[in-house]
Amino acid sequence: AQSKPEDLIHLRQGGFQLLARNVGALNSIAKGDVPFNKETATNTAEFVSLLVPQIWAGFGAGSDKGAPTRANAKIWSDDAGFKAAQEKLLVITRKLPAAAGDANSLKAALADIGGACKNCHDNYRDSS
Ligand code: ASC
Repeated sequence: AQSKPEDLIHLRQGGFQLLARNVGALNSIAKGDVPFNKETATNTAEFVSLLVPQIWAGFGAGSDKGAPTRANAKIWSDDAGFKAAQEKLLVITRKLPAAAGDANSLKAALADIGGACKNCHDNYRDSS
């Protein structure tokens, strides 16, 4: 069944909020604001790795219409470029649960995630 545009928009916007919260939690762990706990870090990383593909599904057909959002029209006109930007985050987050087992490798993975977030925002998200 095909989702309505507004449902896809809600899916991706809620998904990005969950992503920001959970990547934020991992950043707090990596910075040492909260003590490193391997199980907590790994569970949070697992959640992130499962969440990201669901978010990308929220940019599906028709979801360029439905409500005004910051999603740039290039997302739908430059499919190959947007898919490549998506893939950067997918590749890193697939490896995140393994990286989260150790504070240093978690830190490195989070730096890569920040880069993928910024790359996509710079190219495919309108400023506010
Ligand atoms: C975050 C967050 C983002 C990214 C981005 C990285 O914590 O919410 O959107 O990092 O700012 O440049």
